[in-house]
Amino acid sequence: MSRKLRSGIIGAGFMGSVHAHAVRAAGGTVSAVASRSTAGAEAAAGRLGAETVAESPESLIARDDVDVVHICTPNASHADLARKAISEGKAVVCEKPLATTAADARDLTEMAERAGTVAAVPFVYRFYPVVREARGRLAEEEAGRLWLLHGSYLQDWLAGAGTTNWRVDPGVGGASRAFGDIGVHWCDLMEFVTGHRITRLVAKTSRAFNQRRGAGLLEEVGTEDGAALLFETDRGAAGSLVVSQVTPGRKNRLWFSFDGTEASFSFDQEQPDTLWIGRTGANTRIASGPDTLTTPAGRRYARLPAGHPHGYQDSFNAFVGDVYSAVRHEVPEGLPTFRDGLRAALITEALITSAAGEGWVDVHNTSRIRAATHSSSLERQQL
Ligand code: SOE
Repeated sequence: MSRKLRSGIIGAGFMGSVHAHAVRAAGGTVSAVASRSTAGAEAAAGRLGAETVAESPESLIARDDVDVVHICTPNASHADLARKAISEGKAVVCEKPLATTAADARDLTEMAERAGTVAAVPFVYRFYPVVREARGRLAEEEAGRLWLLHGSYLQDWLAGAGTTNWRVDPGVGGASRAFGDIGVHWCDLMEFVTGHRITRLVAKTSRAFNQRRGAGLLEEVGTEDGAALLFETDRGAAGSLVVSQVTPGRKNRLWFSFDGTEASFSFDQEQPDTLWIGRTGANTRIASGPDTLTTPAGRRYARLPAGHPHGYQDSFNAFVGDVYSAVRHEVPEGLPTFRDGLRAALITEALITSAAGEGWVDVHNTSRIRAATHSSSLERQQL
């Protein structure tokens, strides 16, 4: 397939426009946009550079001039839309969380794999060149044996009881908010970069505000503002993660330190052009760039010379570029698929189960545990 790939974008908010830019950067076109209302889609069409407006998400999915469906709607609608897109034979990019339950995420993953369609979830922090560099160097055991994996993902856009958003409502955003929205990015990144898998975890969720003011009314909050968790991995490491959407001053600070017996590797999403490597003798800061990075994967994603910052949109563009290569049957290494979305859903369910008072929870058993014994505690957790 050498002609331009044509996309349809469902959802015209912040993420819809990030996807639209990335489609064009990947050499594609935005054939159509659909939103909650036709008026909303018409208002967004110019901003997104869409050629036409579809009357509904369903009619967008059915269009012949849409090869790839981008789902950028509130979380509770992801599963149904993704199912429809796969049934229509389309490639799909579905915003995270892939679904608000692990059962739906599993069903979608199996459906996409059976259909053999490209089905991706934007775990886009994988696409920073220095992140790929860290992954390549850790695979070569430059840090020695990784034994402690820790970090945080902190934002402040929900700081203030006067701020609210659809994500706050568990019926729309899912039972977990801060973890389901951003904690999963950190876990995906940790597992991707280190090759370790979380086997079990214990979590405490917390809220800064029990009520938030939406449209002038005070509303009870049903989801967590933050979470703290401890975890163990299949390769014998211990770890911790703090996630928050109410940390004043932290805008989008995803930070990690992966500590080995020889070196520790650290990355800060707000300073994404530097990989920090600590050693007992001297520390090194490696600048992002094709001439400064040493691993093939790091260099592949470093498109501009060092000193020309690579940002969030660049990472998103690289992700969509890889999705479109996969649609053309050139599957790039490290593409986050629905299976990674399922992984995130399983970890999220473990977090919810643990935070509901269950202590340490096995991640790979999460669905079974929930179905057998914890459906009522899970419902309680919908707080
Ligand atoms: C909002 O918390 C948000 O846009 C997330 O939904 C994205 O996944 C993250 O990349 C940036 O923050």
